[in-house]
Amino acid sequence: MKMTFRWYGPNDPVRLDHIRQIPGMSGVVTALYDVPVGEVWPLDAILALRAQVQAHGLAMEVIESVPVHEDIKLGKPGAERLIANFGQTLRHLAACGVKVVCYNFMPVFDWTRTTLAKVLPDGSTTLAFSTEELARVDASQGIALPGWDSSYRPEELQALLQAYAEVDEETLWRHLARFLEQVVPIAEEVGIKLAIHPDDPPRPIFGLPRIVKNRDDLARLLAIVDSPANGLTLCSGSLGADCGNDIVALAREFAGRGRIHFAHLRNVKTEPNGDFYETAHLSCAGSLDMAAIVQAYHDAGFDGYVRPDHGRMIWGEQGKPGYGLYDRALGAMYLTGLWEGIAKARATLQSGE
Ligand SMILES: [Mn+2]
Repeated sequence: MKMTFRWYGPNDPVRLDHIRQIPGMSGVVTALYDVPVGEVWPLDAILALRAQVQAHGLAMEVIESVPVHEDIKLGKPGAERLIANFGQTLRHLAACGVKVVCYNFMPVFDWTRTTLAKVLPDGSTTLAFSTEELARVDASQGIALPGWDSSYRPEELQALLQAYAEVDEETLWRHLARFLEQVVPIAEEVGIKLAIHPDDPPRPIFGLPRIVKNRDDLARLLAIVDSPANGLTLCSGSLGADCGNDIVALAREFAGRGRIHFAHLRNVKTEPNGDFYETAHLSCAGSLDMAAIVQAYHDAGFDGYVRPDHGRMIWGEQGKPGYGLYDRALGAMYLTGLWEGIAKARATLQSGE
């Protein structure tokens, strides 16, 4: 397991020289944030970003995310050019030493929360989702979701939602298949592992289709192009927001098949009505048994990239909700500790056999 940390580039209030001080940190997960969605990422801009990261003793081997243009998901006529651009971006990233590229296939909205600062009993704040609050959002009036930095004008958003009215789940699957059939061979050729991030939360939002929600969806996706280059970002917190998903079993199955290239490890507290909020990483803080999840990865011989994903805002830190330094650093240390404990217990067991 290679521990990494998400970094939002030069404007991130969390600095590279501080990330470097987290014990065991091997690199950052980042992206180019100023390239218009659908355009090819310029080689020189990727190289400049890598130089900045490497100057701090960190690697840049995972990109999260290369965004997939809505026209690809909608299957519009321009999709072919946009898919070709995505492939060209993969070539450029590979030339800069990138090994894993995370992406998602969620229509319009990616991660969705109804508050970014739910106050927990210990005074920390966290991202949360309330089904009742989401139901009160009237999409026709324009959508203002916390953390959703929409570049769409209200009428553009309406047109986009209208366009998706024609796209049901099976249609979206066809568009995903067309995308994978064209980009996976390029990824194979240049030595990149694609790693789709599951839908967050794993359920339809505003009537939009969502197709990466559970074990069967993941298995179906991997079967579209049965290649190691067509893999997963297994996000424990996203999939874990549906208590029907057994994250330990998913890690065991898909890491065992060599198809998880990037593990997002964080805990979440789920309620029976579908509400959830993000918690500290510790197993007893949330609904997920993090020790059992890490054990499943270890048992499967997982040697891919990991990140603590999100954290609460603690110790008065100001910054991007979910992406402060302190709680994610605590998460990284906790996960590294679990891994070391499991590895050493295993080694002791084997030497006694
Ligand atoms: Mn995630």
